[in-house]
Amino acid sequence: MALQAASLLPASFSIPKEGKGGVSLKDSTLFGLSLSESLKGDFSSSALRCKRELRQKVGAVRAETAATATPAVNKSSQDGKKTLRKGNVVITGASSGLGLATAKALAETGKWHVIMACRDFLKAARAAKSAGMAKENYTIMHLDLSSLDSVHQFVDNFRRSGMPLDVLVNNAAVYLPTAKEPRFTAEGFELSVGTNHLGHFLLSRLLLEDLQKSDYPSKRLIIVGSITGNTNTLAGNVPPKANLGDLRGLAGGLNGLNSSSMIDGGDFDGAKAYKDSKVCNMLTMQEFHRRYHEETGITFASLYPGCIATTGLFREHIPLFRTLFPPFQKYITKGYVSEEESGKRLAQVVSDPSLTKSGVYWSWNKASASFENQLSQEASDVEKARKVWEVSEKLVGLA
Ligand code: LMG
Ligand code: NDP
Ligand code: PMR
Repeated sequence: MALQAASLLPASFSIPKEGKGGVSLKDSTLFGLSLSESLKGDFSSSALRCKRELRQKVGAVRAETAATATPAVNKSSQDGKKTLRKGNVVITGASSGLGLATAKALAETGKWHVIMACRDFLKAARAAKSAGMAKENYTIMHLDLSSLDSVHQFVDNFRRSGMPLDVLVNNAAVYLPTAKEPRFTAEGFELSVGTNHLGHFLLSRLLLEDLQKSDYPSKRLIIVGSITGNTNTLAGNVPPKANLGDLRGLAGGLNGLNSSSMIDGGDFDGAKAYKDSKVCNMLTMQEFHRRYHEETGITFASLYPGCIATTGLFREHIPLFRTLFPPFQKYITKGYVSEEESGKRLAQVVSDPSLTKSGVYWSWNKASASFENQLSQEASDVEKARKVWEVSEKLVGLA
């Protein structure tokens, strides 16, 4: 029956095998109907709107069922020992680079079920396979952060899976350093800020509710930042420098028509747009911390994982840069880290019991030990963080 229901779901959606981190479709009932029955009814209906509403209801009911049916900490009746269930972590952009390395590091512990939230389902499937990840340790779900509809759909799909959410990692990003003209998301926002910041902002705001419902002992929301957005470092001073200005472009919707495509209202510059998006990421983490940490107990964190000079992030850069950048970082700046090492670092921020402090921007020293790093003045500006939050919630339709 579980199989039958699953086959009615979109191709981009998969459900973990029963008893392995997920909850069986057979287990759940909705208003006295079995879930698979209600899904069948749902799909035979022609009204799309109804379908979405029902999905949301199913999601809500199932999320609660899952959270109560599988308590995070279980006491064995035999020896009285406490055991922790597998944690569920959503990682955006887990099909390559840092996201994939983190997914692999967490999956290998056997303590985590990774939900790989990716725009290219097949690429993610191949990546997980070639990374040697065991099937029962991950689920791939479709998410295209350059479309707010897709973000909503991902949240619906995730809720329907019945898995509790314990940690969310906002990792995906695009970097367009050679673009002469801006490109745009489905809603018409400049692509780098639209994907890296606005898509993640909506995703995080929506999933906050799910994180709150989880009974996992350490719930975390992580947003990947970077040194290049921080002008208190040498790397952050390589032109073009990040600068959000007075946010006039962001307030105008970054559409390049009646407003600038850049947050500060200036002319389009792809490298700057990326660095600006990272500043937004780091400001958003801190604003989440100020608004929600005390009330929810969720740990909010950001990080600079090191310079992972070999990832797909540089795919749009000129070939000469892609050849010289890794040796430059390895032998001259010494800021280079391998994908594997960076994955271990982010995995620590997800699960290390010593990294539970909220509101922190983590970095690692030469001996690969974590420390609380200082953000630049702009990336720690409280007033700017509040403004970015308020403007962003209007743009993504939350206010
Ligand atoms: C822009 O150019 C592009 O225009 C843009 O499209 C985008 O790609 C963007 O950031 C991405 O880059 C940046 C350009 C300008 O940098 C270069 O690529 C120039 C490379 C030239 C190399 C110079 C010699 C270095 C010797 C290395 C030897 C070989 C290895 C080469 C590897 C190349 C890969 C990078 O950059 C410049 O304007 C040049 C100089 C920039 C130096 C900036 C340093 C500023 C320092 C300011 C100090 C501030 C103090 C801060 C406090 C720190 C405290 C710790
Ligand atoms: P990669 O390009 O290897 O990974 C980026 C991931 O984001 C890919 O999985 C990509 O998917 C995904 N992605 C891009 N656009 C979308 C979208 N619209 N919807 C969903 N997913 C999307 O780069 P990195 O691993 O280097 O980057 C990961 C994070 O690390 C970023 O936040 C970056 O800013 C940060 N970072 C990287 C540093 C580095 O030196 N590399 C340094 C500091 C921070 P697909 O595979 O389909 O392209
Ligand atoms: Mg940088 C300690 C010095 C240091 C570090 C840690 C980085 C990280 N970079 C450093 C120095 C320099 N870089 C210097 C001196 C230069 C001028 C030669 C330089 C140049 C440079 C370029 C052109 N660096 C770059 C670029 C990019 O296109 C990358 C970028 O800005 O992407 C937004 C980049 C990076 N340098 C880094 C890191 C981590 C990046 C890339 C990724 C990121 O921030 O997400």
